[in-house]
Amino acid sequence: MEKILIIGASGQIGSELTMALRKIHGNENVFATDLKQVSVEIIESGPFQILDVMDDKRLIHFVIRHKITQIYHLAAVLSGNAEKLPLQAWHINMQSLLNILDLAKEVDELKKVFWPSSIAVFGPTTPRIDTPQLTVMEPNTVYGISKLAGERWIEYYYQKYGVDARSIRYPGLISYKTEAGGGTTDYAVEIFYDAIRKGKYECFLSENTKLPMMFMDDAVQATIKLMESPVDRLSIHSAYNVGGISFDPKELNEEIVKRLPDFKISYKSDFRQPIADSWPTIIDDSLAQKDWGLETKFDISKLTDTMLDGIRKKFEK
Ligand code: NAD
Ligand code: AKB
Repeated sequence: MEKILIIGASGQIGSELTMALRKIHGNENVFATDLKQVSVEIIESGPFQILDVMDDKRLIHFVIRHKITQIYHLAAVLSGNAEKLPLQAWHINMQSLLNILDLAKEVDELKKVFWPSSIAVFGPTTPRIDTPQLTVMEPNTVYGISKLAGERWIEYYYQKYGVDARSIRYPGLISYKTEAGGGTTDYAVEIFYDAIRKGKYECFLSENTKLPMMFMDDAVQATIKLMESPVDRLSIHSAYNVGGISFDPKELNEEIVKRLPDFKISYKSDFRQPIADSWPTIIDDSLAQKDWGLETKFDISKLTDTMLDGIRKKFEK
């Protein structure tokens, strides 16, 4: 029986991954933790505790006391926020990962770790279309540098100590349960909230900034599939490319206007524009499909319907 620790369970991914893992492994076997309170759904369905991943002593106590077998480490400072406090973001993103990897090296019962990477590992010198799994990687953001270094560390721990840490280079994730947490792709979440709340949205990226994106259900299913794959099926021990669907703000606006004809978008690029311009537009994820069966179910139309319905229902409650 697995005992799973989620770090960052209040966040955009954690709030949905926690519930998906509780369905598979049983509510009482999935321990949600974060620096801040989680959703009512998570509190009412299973264990939750405030835990700071930077506090390595409490972390090791927790893992041993609850006989944890898997950790999903989701706490990080995302791209937009990281540019505001670069050294602090570097410290949190790197030290937290090293705390977890070292724990996995020392504690025999702890068999598997999941830690997300990002399309931010790529930079302006990377081929932007059909970005391959193995390619030039010269990220020019603090967040991207921390994710690339993290990928190198997890592969190092695998090769040197046999630590089974797995990772996905997530594209921008889109969901309505929790608002997005300080990233460059957040426009594709905010736009839906503002469409429902205000009928208009000022986009901080230009209309033709095409980026890879993925609806949260597809991301959660991909994560679970990767974690359930036999280790000998995996040819990558850093992080897998996962592409999802690629679109720009203009295309997303067109989808929203089909459903809300009075919706108005305007564009005012900010400091996140050069970050987005340094990232790929379309990712080649054929290796993830081949090694562990990556599939996606949401296209831009299904994603738009689901986001608008979900946010409407959330506001009706
Ligand atoms: P988020 O900001 O929504 O959630 C992160 C959570 O971590 C927050 O609830 C925060 O309170 C918690 N946290 C922060 N510092 C902590 C600490 N010291 N101890 C414990 N918890 C702490 O982020 P997210 O969007 O859910 O992203 C989760 C992971 O996925 C991150 O590693 C992120 O880089 C990665 N990722 C996200 C996306 C995306 O589009 N959301 C894309 C690529 C990669
Ligand atoms: C961000 O924009 O920082 C994240 C990511 C793609 O890693 N959504």
